[in-house]
Amino acid sequence: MNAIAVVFMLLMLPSLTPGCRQLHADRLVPLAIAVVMVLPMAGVAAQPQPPLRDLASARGIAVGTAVAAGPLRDNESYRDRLGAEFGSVTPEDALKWSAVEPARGQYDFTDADRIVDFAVQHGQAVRGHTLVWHLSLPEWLTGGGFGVTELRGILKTHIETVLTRYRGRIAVWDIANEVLAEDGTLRRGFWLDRLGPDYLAEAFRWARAADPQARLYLNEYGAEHAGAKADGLRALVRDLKAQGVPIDGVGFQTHVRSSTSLSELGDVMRHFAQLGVDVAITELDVRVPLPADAVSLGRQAEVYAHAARVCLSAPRCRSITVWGFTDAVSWIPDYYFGYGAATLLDATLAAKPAYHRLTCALAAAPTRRCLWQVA
Ligand code: 9MR
Repeated sequence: MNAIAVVFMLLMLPSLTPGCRQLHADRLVPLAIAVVMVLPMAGVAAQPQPPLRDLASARGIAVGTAVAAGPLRDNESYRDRLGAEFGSVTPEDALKWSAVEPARGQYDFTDADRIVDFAVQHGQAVRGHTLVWHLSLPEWLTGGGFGVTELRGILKTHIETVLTRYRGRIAVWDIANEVLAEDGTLRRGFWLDRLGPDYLAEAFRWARAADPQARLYLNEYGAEHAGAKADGLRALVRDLKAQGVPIDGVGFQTHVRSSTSLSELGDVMRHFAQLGVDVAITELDVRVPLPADAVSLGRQAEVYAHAARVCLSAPRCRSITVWGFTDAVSWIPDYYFGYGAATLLDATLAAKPAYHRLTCALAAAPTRRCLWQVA
């Protein structure tokens, strides 16, 4: 037993009734004095848990979240937690084509502006998401029967309009999203089918011209582990770079289950850094079978912590973005039957084990201790 523990016990002695070890109200004062005296001696200062954004920035990365426009507008607790906790935000849906340009040439930036304004007011970075995707496209576009030349012009104008509007306020963009099929070849879909493979290089070039300062990313899911998709993504990035296409980063979405191992993600990221691009975890969530129990939530917590450790140790990993921060606002239950509880906070915004484990993973610099860790 060390000296600190001995002092602590001696100081606490009067507070305890011999025999039943029950705390007496009139003896709380010596106990309080004991705690105040001994904790600093043990290096345990009574400090509040720092928010994720501070812990992350102290380690040189950002922790962000997807933001839904509805709750941001309507829910004060959602706003408060968002502003306090995160250093970066990604509009979950507000910058998708169907939201931004619901009719040709008629732009609606209401929701996106609300999110970007909030971010600017709260000193948060913004990840723009997303310009070239085969989903969330409006009917006028997919059903318009446009020829190649006209469609290229439509895409170019859309990219220029959106990037120009947010120049200086959105520093990172997911220019293209989910462009690969599971076998690692370019995905068949609206853009490839209509414009051919050059659409991708052109999109990045138009984006660079519209906002030369912005960091331009390719965002993908299912490439978090070694395999055909990660290989295809690497070949694609290598090819784009060889053509001089201005691509600055690759985003790994990381929508996973609590049973998923992310053991290969660090190596995959390293390979991309070797190609000369930044990497980021862009849409992390960890779904569990419902009803969630202590075991699955514990596993989920470990996956979140592991993801943070991977990003902290991988070269050029700039940020971790979670895809929603409360179970009250998450896409998972709508898309994965029988699954949910995928985020850091429960539906009442109370911290889950995943939140605590993430803070600890972020805080684990050699000179700092995670004083608030839960068992
Ligand atoms: O979470 C998003 C959900 O609200 C939308 O309905 C859906 C379709 O636009 O997109 C979800 O976000 C996706 C993201 O944009 C790209 N990667 C997969 C995400 C989950 O489907």
